Amino acid sequence: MKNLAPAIFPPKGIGDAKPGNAAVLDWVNEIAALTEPENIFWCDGSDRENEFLIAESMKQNVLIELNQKKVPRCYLHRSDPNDVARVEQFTIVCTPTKEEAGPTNNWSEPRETYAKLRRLLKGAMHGRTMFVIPYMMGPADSPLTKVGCEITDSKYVVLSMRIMTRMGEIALKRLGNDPHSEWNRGVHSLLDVNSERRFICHFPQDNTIISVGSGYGGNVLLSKKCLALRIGSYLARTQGWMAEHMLILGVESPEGRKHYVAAAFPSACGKTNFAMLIPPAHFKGWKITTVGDDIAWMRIRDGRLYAVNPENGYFGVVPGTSYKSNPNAMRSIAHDTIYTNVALTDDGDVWWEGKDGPPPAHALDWRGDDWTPESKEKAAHPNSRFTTPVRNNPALDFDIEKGEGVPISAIIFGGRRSDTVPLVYQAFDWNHGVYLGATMASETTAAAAGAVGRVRRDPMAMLPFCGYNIGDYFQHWLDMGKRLTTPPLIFNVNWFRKGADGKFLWPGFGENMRVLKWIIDRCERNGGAVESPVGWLPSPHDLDLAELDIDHNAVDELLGLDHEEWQKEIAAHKEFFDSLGRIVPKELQKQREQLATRFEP
Ligand code: OXD
Ligand code: MN
Repeated sequence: MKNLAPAIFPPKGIGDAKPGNAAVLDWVNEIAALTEPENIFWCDGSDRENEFLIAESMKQNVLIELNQKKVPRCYLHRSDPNDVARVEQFTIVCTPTKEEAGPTNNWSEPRETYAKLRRLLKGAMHGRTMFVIPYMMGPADSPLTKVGCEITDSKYVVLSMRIMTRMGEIALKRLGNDPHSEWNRGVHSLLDVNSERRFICHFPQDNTIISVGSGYGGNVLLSKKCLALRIGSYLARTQGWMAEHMLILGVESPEGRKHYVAAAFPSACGKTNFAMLIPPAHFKGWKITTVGDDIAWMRIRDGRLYAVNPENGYFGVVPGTSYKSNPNAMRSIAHDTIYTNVALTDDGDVWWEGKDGPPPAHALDWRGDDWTPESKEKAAHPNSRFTTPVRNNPALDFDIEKGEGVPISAIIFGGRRSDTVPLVYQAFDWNHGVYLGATMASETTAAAAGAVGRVRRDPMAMLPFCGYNIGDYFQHWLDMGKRLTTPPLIFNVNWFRKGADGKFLWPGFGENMRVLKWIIDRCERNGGAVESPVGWLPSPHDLDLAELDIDHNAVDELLGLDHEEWQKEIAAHKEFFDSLGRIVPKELQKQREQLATRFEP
């Protein structure tokens, strides 16, 4: 087996931040006895440690230094070409019974799975360094905050976790020395990065994750999809809060009135762009601020829903990012960023499809092969990524570190749908909103391995991320609603509807402010709407379309309901619920029947 991650030997004072918690020490010793690493590196997240690891990573070709004048402190990482996206078919929820994992998750029996993983991990870190990463998800003083500890043999993982989480000292402090305190155990090994030995396994009852055979972010930065969503959603249900695949943004009016909104869109459907939106000139004085771009942890306080972003960085899709589509992201990734699987230009800069300006005459593509604009292959992988700290975002919300979180006025669901689904509409009430989320669908993207562009149901954008039975998850949403005295209003959006010519009807990006403004108007009880079978729809004059170059027919089409398309849609909802079996709560079945009735002549 080729050694993918040779050991490194730090000088004194680096790699020796051994925690005081005996439970952590015992567990690390147990994993070390199994994986037999050359040495153990205890991470503290310090600048000195980071500089050392970057230097070692460059020596071992894990990172390529970019042109430091053009993109200071930025590096390029190339993952194995067989390992460029999340692998949903190898992502497994290992609950004691199959029913607990439910019909939307791959399931395997915990004891057998532990045994199989132990066989794969036996001696897996021979000749390698085993890194121990203590990290914290959420602000230091939040009741929602969780601690995790990830063991990995990948330097790329350590460097990325330092960006994506609050890592080191701060996490150990939160954990304390009580061996019984709650913390997540995460084990990751690259093994030989072979897709036949790639498994991302979750043991919710044990608060444990084991991921082997991959080096791709979504599979190996265990804080993110694995802890913050899969294990997180399981903990959230048992502890009475919510872990959701949602961005969180702040909207401030010129008069200084502020609302926070959380939005669930499936992977690679524009959450980061929406969270960093810059309003068009017409909305002078309006300000959008980012709390989070991917994950929201929410709890009830005084009858309202409050959210924190558990993460500390953005792991965003690069292609299509430009000063036109997302200036704040471009500014964020201009420094202190790790790029994965983008193209490398001859002057040491990065390039991707959709970046501003002309393509370079020559570059190395994401695999490291020669590329010119005539090449048939893409220069950057469609799921190439940036990893950048939240602090880089010029629009970062002031309250990101607020332990109590930010109060959520509206929840938005949205998918990528070429037809059927209007630009925006509002649910009649919480339970109807839960139905909108539960029946959400989207055309698939490159964020997960598999076919792109196929419509699939993706309830609450959580299909790949709900760590337990989806029927219980729907019920948890309904139950949370009962405990909210001032629930957020719930909306559905679709930026992606196309006209007969196959072109997008809506300009998207900053212009989405117009839709957001209507949502805020509704929250302030002063936006107009008409009652329709699907919910409250804005009429064209309820949306502020001033100074927007869009024709009336396009607006009518965007807001229109095609009854034939909706008959098919309702049938697809039924088919989806039927495919889940008897686990769908009665309330949602009732919502579907009511929707069908509202379409009857
Ligand atoms: C992500 C995803 O990386 O959803 O955020 O795939
Ligand atoms: Mn995501």
